[in-house]
Amino acid sequence: MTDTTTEAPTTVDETTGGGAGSGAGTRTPADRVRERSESIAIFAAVFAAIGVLTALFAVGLAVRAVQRADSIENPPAVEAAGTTGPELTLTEFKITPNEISVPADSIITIVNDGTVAHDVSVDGITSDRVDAGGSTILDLTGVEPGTYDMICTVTGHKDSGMTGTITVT
Ligand SMILES: [Cu+2]
Repeated sequence: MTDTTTEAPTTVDETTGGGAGSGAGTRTPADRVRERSESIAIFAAVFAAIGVLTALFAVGLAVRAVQRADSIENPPAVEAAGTTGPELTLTEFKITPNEISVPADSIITIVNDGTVAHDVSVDGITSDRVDAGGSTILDLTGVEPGTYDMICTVTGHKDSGMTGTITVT
């Protein structure tokens, strides 16, 4: 009649819990199951903690990578111009940059980021008039080294601020 309770005497065994395999003889299967599930829980907690730390570390690395990418990206405005050639951006009513230095015989890319048509003229050489959103080129081949005014020739635009200085080196 008392068969089912024979495994139950889980008395003071747990006080011996520290010994690694020493007093195992008095442990019941129920104790072992409980000890094992406790150690599994501890392992799970440790792994969870490691996971959180790893995630935080990864986030930190990612943030630093982004910051470094930013700081790398800002200076290479020059490099970007170097790979694609000098470029001027036109808006109402600015030429950006409004001071630029280019090697002799440069072909400058003109980008119209504004909302109306613009052009750029340097030393009597005038680009095509380019619609908003479009682009064209200004071919300075043959222009002698020196510093020149650059302007937009659309009526009123020069007086509204579409001027700049270009130095051919
Ligand atoms: Cu213009």
